[in-house]
Amino acid sequence: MVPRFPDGFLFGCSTASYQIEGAVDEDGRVPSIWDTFSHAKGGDTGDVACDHYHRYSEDVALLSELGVGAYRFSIAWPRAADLGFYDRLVDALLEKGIVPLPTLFHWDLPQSIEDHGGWLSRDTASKFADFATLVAGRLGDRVTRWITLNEPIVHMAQGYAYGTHAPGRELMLQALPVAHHQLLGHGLAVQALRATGATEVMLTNNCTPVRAADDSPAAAVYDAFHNRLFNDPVLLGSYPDFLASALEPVIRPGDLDIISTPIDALGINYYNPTLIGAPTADSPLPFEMLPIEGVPTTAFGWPVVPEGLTELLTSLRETYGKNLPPIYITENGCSTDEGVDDQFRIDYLDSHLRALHDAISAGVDVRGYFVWSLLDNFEWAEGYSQRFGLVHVDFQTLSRTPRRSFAWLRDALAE
Ligand code: GCO
Repeated sequence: MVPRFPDGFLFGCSTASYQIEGAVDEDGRVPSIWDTFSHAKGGDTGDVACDHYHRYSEDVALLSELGVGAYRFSIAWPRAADLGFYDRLVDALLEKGIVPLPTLFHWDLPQSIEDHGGWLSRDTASKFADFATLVAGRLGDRVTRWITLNEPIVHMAQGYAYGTHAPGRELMLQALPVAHHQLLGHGLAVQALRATGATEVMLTNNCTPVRAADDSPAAAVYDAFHNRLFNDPVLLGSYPDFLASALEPVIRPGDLDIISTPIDALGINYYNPTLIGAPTADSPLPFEMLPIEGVPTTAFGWPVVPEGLTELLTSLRETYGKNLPPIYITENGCSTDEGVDDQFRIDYLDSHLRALHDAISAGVDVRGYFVWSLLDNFEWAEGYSQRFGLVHVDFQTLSRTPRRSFAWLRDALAE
């Protein structure tokens, strides 16, 4: 029995364009950095993925059967030349009484923009704002709630620092300008969306409660890089001190005012806490990520620590106080083996919903919870090996099979 959440609490599912759409050469779509990266790497690509581009009606019917009130998806910037698919998707959602919650950037940057520096270039920020204006101009008569960016920290770290995600740059700490330019793009997009009448604009950050394995400064440094680098400038209008000096060369007068344009809510993607210790002598980074012992792990090897969600939310409220807007959990979920009888996912979702309820009972203003994900999908560098779906996808036939967790959540939402 899932605890009762406040009236109006919004339950949903999250997905992302490159991870589910396929149809990479249709209707004027241009290549993204993930097309380039996945093909260069070899192995799985998003060329077909879940073929959501053609099967969206079936997937919207699944959302309706599940009984969620909202669907978070992302709009592929590479499809800017023809947004007709998103017209059709939004209309199908509204017909079922499901609130569309689009993310404007979920990592599939047009390759042509990367060819001119990508997020290392300040120009990309204004190009992103122009894209926001274009999309809102097309969908803004039916869509009033938006998310600008998904997890700018993960895109910077994996895409530009470590090279494990597209565009595959291995710049380590030289990747920092990517943080500032994404945040500048966020702020400009907030202003562009408001100008088109948007009523609720969010940023989605991946946040993790950081636990110290020793008394070195490493945990505080990691917390600054992973959490505060993307929360402080938006919520407080300033960077953490030592990062402000590192970013000085790329910050221009007025930038922080743009970045801290007020948002209506903060999206938080929570998966697990992070244990941090002092770096090893040969580490290029000022911290070492360590395994959290003594807890279950998902098929992906991630630790399962539901109370970490309560810890995270109460610490955000303590850190930001009145500067913390309402929160939506825009992603939470786990990968499991391929089987449809996924008791592990049921236990994961149940325990995290209880932890979320504990945070709400402690006074944290949380307005919604989105499961990652509706469908098994392309899990970035891990391709189709990791399955996060409430619904199993057979990637040979593209048939969808709701897992037991789908029925469990459907029944919980209907209570
Ligand atoms: C993220 C992304 C999703 C992932 C999911 C599982 O949080 O990394 O938003 O695209 O697929 O989180 O890793």
